[in-house]
Amino acid sequence: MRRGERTAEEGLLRIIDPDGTYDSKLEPRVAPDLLKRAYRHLVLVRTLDNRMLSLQRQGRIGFYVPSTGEEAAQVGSAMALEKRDWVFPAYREPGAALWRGFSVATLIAQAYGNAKDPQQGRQMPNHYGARDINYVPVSSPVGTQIPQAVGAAWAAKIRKEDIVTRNDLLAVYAVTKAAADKARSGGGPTMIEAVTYRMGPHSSSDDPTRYRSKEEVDTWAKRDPIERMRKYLELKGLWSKDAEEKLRAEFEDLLQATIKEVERSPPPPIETLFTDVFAELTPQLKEQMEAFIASGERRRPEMLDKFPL
Ligand SMILES: Cc1ncc(C[n+]2csc(CCOP(=O)(O)OP(=O)(O)O)c2C)c(N)n1
Repeated sequence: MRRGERTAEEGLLRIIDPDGTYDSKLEPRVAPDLLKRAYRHLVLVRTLDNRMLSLQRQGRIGFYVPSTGEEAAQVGSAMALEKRDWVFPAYREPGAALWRGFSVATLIAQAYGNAKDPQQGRQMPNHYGARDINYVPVSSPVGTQIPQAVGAAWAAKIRKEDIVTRNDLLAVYAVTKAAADKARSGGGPTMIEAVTYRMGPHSSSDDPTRYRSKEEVDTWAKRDPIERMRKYLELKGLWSKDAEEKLRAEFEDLLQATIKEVERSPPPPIETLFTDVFAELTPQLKEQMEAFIASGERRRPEMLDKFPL
């Protein structure tokens, strides 16, 4: 089985092997700084996921959806898109949001649902979105991204605007870049099947050991997208043990500090129960809001020491 062959291992396009060796004929041209930035994002997502799951286990947030094992599919496709493009994400793509500039603090605040959360606690954790990075809020229902993206693409076409929607980072990047270029030049949409493996639980409420074997998980652990990218960067002389240690420590510190800061935020103001459904409050909602505030009722005291959701 030759490396990089389209028909190689499981018939999937592969550029980097699990040991970091790579096919120089298929290797897309990516500047070393961009490769390192991509790697940083892979590690950031992994570190974030571990911390968030642990916060959930401690009862500090109510729920979390980790994406361990799927980081390359997220970052590799996000890095092939441009700023002006739109992303219609599913619930397991924090790497795409972070790559596009979503802040770690906002992502964490969204899981807490506190006043620092732009959605003011009205969404489940992991269901964030942001206008400034063209990142449409995550839809839980599986597959809704496709009709939503098609609708937005039609709207863009009618308005004569450009739009592209969208366990080997380089393979994902190369394929997504080709699809985006094709769409930009009028060639229409492309469906990319990025075969990957969710190494962790479906969510913090799931125990995957009940429905899959340790052998299966171990097989995929050997294809870990982050290890693969690290070994590739090392082979190219772009990464070292020292750089790795520094990066891990940097993100541990960053998350520790950010979580501490986010946890200091109060809950969303009580008015947010009524606002933002309509551009302006309807007379009925306004009346209800005023009556509620006048009643002096606040959050139930017995909930105050519970997680801040
Ligand atoms: C249309 C729809 N039906 C059912 C669900 C409930 N649901 C949430 S996640 C999920 C499983 C999705 O499985 P898969 O896409 O294989 O990946 P996973 O997220 O478990 O890695 C289901 C059935 C849903 N979100 N949307």
